[in-house]
Amino acid sequence: MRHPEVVTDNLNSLQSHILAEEAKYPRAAGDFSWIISAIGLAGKAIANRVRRARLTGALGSVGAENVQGETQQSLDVIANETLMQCLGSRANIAVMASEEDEEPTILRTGSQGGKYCVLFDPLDGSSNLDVNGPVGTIFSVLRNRPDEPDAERTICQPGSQQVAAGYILYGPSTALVMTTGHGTDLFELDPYLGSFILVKRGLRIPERHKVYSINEAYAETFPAWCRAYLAHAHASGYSSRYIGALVADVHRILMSGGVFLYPPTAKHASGKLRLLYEANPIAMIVEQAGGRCFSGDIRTMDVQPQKLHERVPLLVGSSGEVDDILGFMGR
Ligand code: AHM
Ligand code: MG
Repeated sequence: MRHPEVVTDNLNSLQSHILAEEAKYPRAAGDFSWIISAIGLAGKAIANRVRRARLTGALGSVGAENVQGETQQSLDVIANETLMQCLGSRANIAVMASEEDEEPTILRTGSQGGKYCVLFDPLDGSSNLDVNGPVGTIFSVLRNRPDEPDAERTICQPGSQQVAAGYILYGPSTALVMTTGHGTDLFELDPYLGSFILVKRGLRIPERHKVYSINEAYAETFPAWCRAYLAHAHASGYSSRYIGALVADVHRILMSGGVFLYPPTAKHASGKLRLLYEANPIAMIVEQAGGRCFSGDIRTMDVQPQKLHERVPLLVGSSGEVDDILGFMGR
């Protein structure tokens, strides 16, 4: 049986979809489609490496820590290099910044044609790799600020200024979800065609679904509002799902509803997730699908970033579920 929302009439690749979207704006120079095609290419290359990781001996750590003090997996490094290589050859990118690198990479200034900045987490949830679990790439595209000489200050823009955001989920299938601020669209990689194919346009998150996603093992150090919410959820027939890879947990919520939380904990007093290349892109994707995303009691995309690797608490998902939790926070 055909699902009524699935796009079945025309075969639309990611590339043709972006070109068609750009054609709606007569003054668009086509720069943006180059960036998305680079991200799509990197996603295909990373999917290929992830899928064959055990066979090619690419699992395990490289024996080093990244700037966040986290153990780098071999595939973290491979995914980072792949994105750098694919994006580095695009003439319109001024600055790239990655979870894996301490400093932003400056490619060119505004006068040299650098229009955009691309921020990414190359392989989120990479500790799942050893157990054949899902992982993802998250990206955020910002406009360059040609008058700002400092690269870190250039990219410290609130999420509300993102030009585009998306993620690629390496799961049973490879899914690319993205938004340019006109709804959230879902593409799936057809490995036989080698293309991301548009399968669902204008995703909408159900307003309510009684499923929460949180690492409950840290409950004793959660803020009081969070423990009160969990007690309410336990008494109200909620179910719990937690994959431990943000992209996979959020993708489930995007498809079927629910709520994801990563509040402050004893270990991560400001939350664990990074504002610029995890929280903000997820926030834009989810809001464009009708959901909500908060960091503390502030809308995540309104937070003014102070530094590249800044962390924030995260509350994201179905609007009704998020509103209930805001109520527990006294908002
Ligand atoms: P990473 O970017 O180092 O992979 O860490 C981020 C991941 C998220 O994907 C996930 O939501 C979270 O860490 C899980 O953390 P925890 O193991 O503390 O529950
Ligand atoms: Mg991450």
